[in-house]
Amino acid sequence: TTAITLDRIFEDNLSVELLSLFEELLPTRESYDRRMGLVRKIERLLNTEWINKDIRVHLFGSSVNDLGTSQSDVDLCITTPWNGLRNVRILAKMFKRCSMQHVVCVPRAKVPIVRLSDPESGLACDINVNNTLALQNTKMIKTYVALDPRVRPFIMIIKHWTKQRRLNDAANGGTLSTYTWTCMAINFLQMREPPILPVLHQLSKSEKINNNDNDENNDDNDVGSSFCMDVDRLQGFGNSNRESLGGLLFAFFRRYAHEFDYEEQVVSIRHGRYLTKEEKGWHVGRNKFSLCVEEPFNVSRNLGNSADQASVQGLLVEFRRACHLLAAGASLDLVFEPYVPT
Ligand code: 3AT
Ligand code: MG
Repeated sequence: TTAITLDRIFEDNLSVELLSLFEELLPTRESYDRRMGLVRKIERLLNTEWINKDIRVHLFGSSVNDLGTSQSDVDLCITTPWNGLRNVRILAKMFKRCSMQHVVCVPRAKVPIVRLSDPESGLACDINVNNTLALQNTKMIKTYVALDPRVRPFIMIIKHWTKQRRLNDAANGGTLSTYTWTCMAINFLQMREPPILPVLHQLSKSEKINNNDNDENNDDNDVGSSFCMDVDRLQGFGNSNRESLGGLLFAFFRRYAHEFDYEEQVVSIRHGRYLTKEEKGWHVGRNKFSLCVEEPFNVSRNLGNSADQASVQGLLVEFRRACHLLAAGASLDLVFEPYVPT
């Protein structure tokens, strides 16, 4: 560990400024209504085109996990027992006919999607079919966010920083997705002393609520994927930790700038601690030089594998920049200054 610390008075002011930044980031009521309108519109379009197929449209991601802004995209999951929509090209064709704009089909992705923009609401939208895992991890994030009043501003501010500094493009930029950043932030809060967040996957079975909508899914494949959603019981879990928002943000940057061992450690929110690359078998192959973040529902997946060795160096530069600017008492404008490529 290092001796870099924050001045006490600076930390108090920083926390006040971060709270007002957080308030600016919060989505408007109108943005929420527009999203709901789009969900109903798409559900109506689908059920008019294909009658009696029991097609439902579910919102997931930041439109419902309380970490979204008015600018966030809309993530939709279509569920239907009918196999006719398995090929997302069919969906794309239909949306083009319904005068949706910029309809793009990504059929060969890990999760095939259709991407489009709705001219009426101006919203950008990603649509998948039957990928209910994302509905589950959205519920998990939402539960964590509800457990302590610091979690929502803390993660929304980290997301804002990653967007300003262009560290939030796993698909094209070789950096990390919002979901990966969110898991890193949650793990950080689980590992404070005393902890601010519990480990929802580790709470004893009797305390868990099985969150499968469908009993058929509740087979052996599912063992260990459930997590505690009892917000009422866990409310106040982090009360004995008195750290401020500013102190936490600084400590987060310092953690990944100077303390985290990128060569050995694996971030795990499923365990609320670090695992080793060796115990995951990630000390060989492409994960050896990546940032390693375990996917809590599918533990063989490394959410950090979009960041290779060169990207990890780039991330380190950004963590150190933020950490040192805050330690030097710099303004938030500078810390969150948009990245300009040289
Ligand atoms: P933004 O506000 O849109 O940046 P988000 O949480 O909506 O934040 P994304 O739009 O990137 O993030 O992703 C939407 C959801 O998709 C979030 C999560 O439930 C799921 N998801 C994204 N990436 C993964 C992944 N690698 N593995 C599993 N689920 C994922
Ligand atoms: Mg999203």
